[in-house]
Amino acid sequence: MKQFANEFIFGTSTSSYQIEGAFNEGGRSLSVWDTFCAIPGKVLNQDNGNVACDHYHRYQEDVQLIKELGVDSYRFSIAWPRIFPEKGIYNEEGMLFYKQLIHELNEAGIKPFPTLYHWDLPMWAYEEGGWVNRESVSWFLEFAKTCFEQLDEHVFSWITHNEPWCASFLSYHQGYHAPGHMNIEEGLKAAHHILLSHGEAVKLLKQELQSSTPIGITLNLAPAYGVKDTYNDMVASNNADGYTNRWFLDPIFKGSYPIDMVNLFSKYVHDFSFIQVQDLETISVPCDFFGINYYSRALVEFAGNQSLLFTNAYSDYPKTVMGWDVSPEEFKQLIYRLRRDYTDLPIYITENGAAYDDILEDDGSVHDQERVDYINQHITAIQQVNEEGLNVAGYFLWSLFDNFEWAFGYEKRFGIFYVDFATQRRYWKDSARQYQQIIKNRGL
Ligand code: IFM
Repeated sequence: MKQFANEFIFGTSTSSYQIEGAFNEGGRSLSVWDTFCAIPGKVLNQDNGNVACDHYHRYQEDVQLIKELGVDSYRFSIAWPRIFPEKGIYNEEGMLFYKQLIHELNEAGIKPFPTLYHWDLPMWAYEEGGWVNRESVSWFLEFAKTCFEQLDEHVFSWITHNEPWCASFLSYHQGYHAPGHMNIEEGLKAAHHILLSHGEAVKLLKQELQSSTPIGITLNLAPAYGVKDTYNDMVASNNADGYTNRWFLDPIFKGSYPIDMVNLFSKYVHDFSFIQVQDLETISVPCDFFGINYYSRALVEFAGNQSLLFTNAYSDYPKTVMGWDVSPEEFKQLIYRLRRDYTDLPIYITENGAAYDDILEDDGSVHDQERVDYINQHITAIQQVNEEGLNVAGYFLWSLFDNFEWAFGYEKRFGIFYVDFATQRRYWKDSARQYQQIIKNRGL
């Protein structure tokens, strides 16, 4: 049996809106997701995060479960509207929840790994333009500074943003996520301001607050492949890669936006003055690690009628119930590419996991063999690249619990613990037992 080094971090991930519930307790104000969920047709079954996994009330039992699972670290996010329910108004009660959670984790010997922003933008910020407004950078910094000042000495590492692509393009360009706008220029501005706020937050923690706590950002990356070996499909995969991956990787690691994409976007956006030259220096500020969320490759084909000239193509790979290709080999290729073209920083896989249609048996068991296989394949991939010295420093399974899967509501179950939302009982799935064994053996 090949083993992971002792320093390798095994963890699990969640996010605030997806599990906490208590949407109107502890002084929390509304976020864009509360409002978005209330609009008919935006979220399947008109589900919302009002109760979710009720983690806000059950965090102590949940930490005991995490402890039993045996992970080294727990990744969670901090709900901005709990901390600043109104512009400039700090809510100590909201912070207390995270202080208690972090205390509980530390007591249980689990390293707290908070993410500052996992999409729950306060409504007050949205009403002033949200991420499209450059002022959002300073609102975010006030939030970040407060979190750093209150929590830094008790946490293991910080992540500034989770998946800026989703928080910008999926939310302001494609409209599938809150706030549901469909405007490419807004998407680009949101992406830029989110990246800028990342760079400013890193500078704040390191330079102004002189903290040595590691900090980084998490991107969702999906390597893009063309269906056919044709020039058209090469254009398609180039553009899909530019839109999903390079638009974020290049400014962070190279201090520049990919010029082919600037040219392509310029068909729709005629003024890039929202990008100031010195911003790129800030965005590319050195971090301590790089986080990636990996679920699937993207298979695309040329589509002359699409604004960016590509569309998703049919693939015959096995799929999860999200319709995403199970593609561990492409996961390895992605890590090779990151090492070759972008960074030597330690890489954390801050999310990886799969949704399947789980069945809770009468005896409380859930036999989720497909998820077990998915996890095994991806952990094996990491083991293999690490044997070649690629320095993947940790793996965080998404997700601890079945939870609110955004536009899909509660229908898609990603958890390794099954949640019966009527009773809030948590059940071990086979995948949780399997992951527990992997962690115990430090390998498959
Ligand atoms: O549930 C999400 C999470 O919030 C961000 N990354 C992808 C997961 C699965 O879709």
